[in-house]
Amino acid sequence: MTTKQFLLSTFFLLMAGWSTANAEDGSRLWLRLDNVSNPTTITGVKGTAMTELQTYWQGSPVVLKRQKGLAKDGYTIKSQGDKIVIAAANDAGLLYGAYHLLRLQQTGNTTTSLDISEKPFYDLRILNHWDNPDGTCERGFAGKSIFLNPNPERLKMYARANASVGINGTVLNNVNAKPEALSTASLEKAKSIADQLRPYGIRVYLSINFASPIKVGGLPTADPLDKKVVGWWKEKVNEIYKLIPDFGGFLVKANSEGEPGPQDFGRTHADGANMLAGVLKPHKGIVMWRAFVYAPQSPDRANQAYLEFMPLDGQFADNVIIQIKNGPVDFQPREPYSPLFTAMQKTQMMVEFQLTQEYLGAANHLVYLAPMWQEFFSFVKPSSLRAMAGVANIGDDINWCGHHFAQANWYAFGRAAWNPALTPKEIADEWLAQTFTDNPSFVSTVSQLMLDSREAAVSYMMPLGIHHIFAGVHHYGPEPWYSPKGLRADWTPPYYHKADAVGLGFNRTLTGSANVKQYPEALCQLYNDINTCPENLLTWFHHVPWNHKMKSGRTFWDELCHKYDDGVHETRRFLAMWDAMQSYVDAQRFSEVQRKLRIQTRDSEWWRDACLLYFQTFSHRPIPQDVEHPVHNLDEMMNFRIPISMYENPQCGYNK
Ligand code: GCV
Repeated sequence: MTTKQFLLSTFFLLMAGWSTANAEDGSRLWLRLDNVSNPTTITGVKGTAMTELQTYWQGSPVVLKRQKGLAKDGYTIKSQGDKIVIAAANDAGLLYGAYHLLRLQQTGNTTTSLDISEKPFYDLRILNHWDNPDGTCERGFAGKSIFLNPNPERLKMYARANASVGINGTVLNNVNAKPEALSTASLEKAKSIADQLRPYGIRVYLSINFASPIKVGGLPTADPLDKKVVGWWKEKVNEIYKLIPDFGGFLVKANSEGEPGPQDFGRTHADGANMLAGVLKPHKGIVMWRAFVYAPQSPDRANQAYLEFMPLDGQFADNVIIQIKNGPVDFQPREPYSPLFTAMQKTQMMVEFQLTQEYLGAANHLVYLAPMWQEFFSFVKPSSLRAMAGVANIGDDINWCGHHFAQANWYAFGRAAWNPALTPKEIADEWLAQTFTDNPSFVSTVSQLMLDSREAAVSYMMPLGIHHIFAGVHHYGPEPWYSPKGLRADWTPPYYHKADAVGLGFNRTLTGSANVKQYPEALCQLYNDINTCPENLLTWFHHVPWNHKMKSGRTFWDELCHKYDDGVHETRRFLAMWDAMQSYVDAQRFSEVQRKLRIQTRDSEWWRDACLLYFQTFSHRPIPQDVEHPVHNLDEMMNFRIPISMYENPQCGYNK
């Protein structure tokens, strides 16, 4: 299109009832818009904005206008006479404005007298796919990779969904990157995906294997200070940009969990990151260098990232961003924030959240994650970060995420990266209204269920600061006893819970691993004292005696029993709440969600019984009378196995 302004006609709803005629399988995500016309195809990002409005917008004519002085990707939407004007400094802004308008329509909000002004909080709002070349997705619970044999229609839907919530980048492959990610064949494939995502304002990025110069290039070393190695990367990067001119850059997991890195050649993370940054810089590419590092011999894994990265603060190039998981261990149901976020002052940082529920019931449990991210941002100022990354929960399952409600975490990630000040409730309400119905009773009931779901999961899995007591390999159910001979200690639950006759928990105080010292002074003091440490992190920081007096007046043991039991009651309440929603929801999605909530209810009993009966072998205390007593035997649970890998979702949970 060459005209600067494009006047869109008013359309009428021609196809009433269209949505009910379609299968309600979740494949349309939150974009359940009625098609009101079949537009002529217009190319480019602005063309996408026009196409989306022509296809779905039912209100007054819309003018799309480029306007200087607005923030990149930001937009205004104003009613002017009988028209609506969307103005933006760039085409992506126009597209985001168009989706905003459609969201108003879909959520039943007024579309008259509009005076909206929006800009994204973060420039980079990026998904990380942990997809492998063979189509498996590490910690993926929704089928195979959507990039394995990309279906253009699915890819288009993926692009629309991302753009509709402002996601503007995607890393196509696993951080445990295979060297062949940089082979010419893989790059051709990445090019084809990039071409399909570009009209939606989405740039592609790749994870790289640091040893690629050896494994793909045939060089004897991957030392980042070796001239031939730098030359190899330069050539490779030039090849990539020839294919994908707007390629975003690299995501790197180095010297972590067996992945190669600069330390293998006596160099630092900064040496490695800066070398790649130098090669990408002429193309305006960036490096996202992960801080998820820990050595097997470390007495406290939670201390590791800080110990390795703090000495490098200020040494990274200006196109390097250090990507740090929200917590210091690994995406647990509750962790304190990673202390690197407040410690590093001279380094660009971004947070990595996990949308896929590796430690949160996979695609079987309903756990809405926005409250967890809000908790994180109550400690870490959003403005101290450059960007937000989310480990995707997307696969080729018909409903994309394996659980209809897991879609909400994808949605919430985009919305929170656009505006971290949005409340979890605001996001849940708008997602529900678009995905199911805007009926106020439905939205208020189910939004409450979603808001309570994360705390419930913490209660039935790991209350009071307990962490990493999952089953080995797939991390689905409880295995606090899991400790195979020869396995590195920090991959076994006893390393973390340290249950003994005295109590439970990891002493990270000044008398223990001194992890508290990595936090600002006020928090250090707060966490260091068992009497001031927030109870929801108590065993994270303290080895808590079984008879420690809690704020409720109960002993720690009794409180633990109550917490686990509360979690079970919460899941039953969720099931009852959902059951009462039957009249608002189509039959297919109603029963699919109901089935999952039943699994979650059974699993919560499994968690409670396994953990309480196992910890009881140390506490030697009775389960209080006012707590529902276990319905399983410890032996039976210790012998129960779910025979799945880290690439699958269990068909059902505990099913003895
Ligand atoms: C991609 C945890 C997960 C791994 C994951 C790793 C990481 O250890 O269990 O599957 O690997 O984190 O984030 O690099």
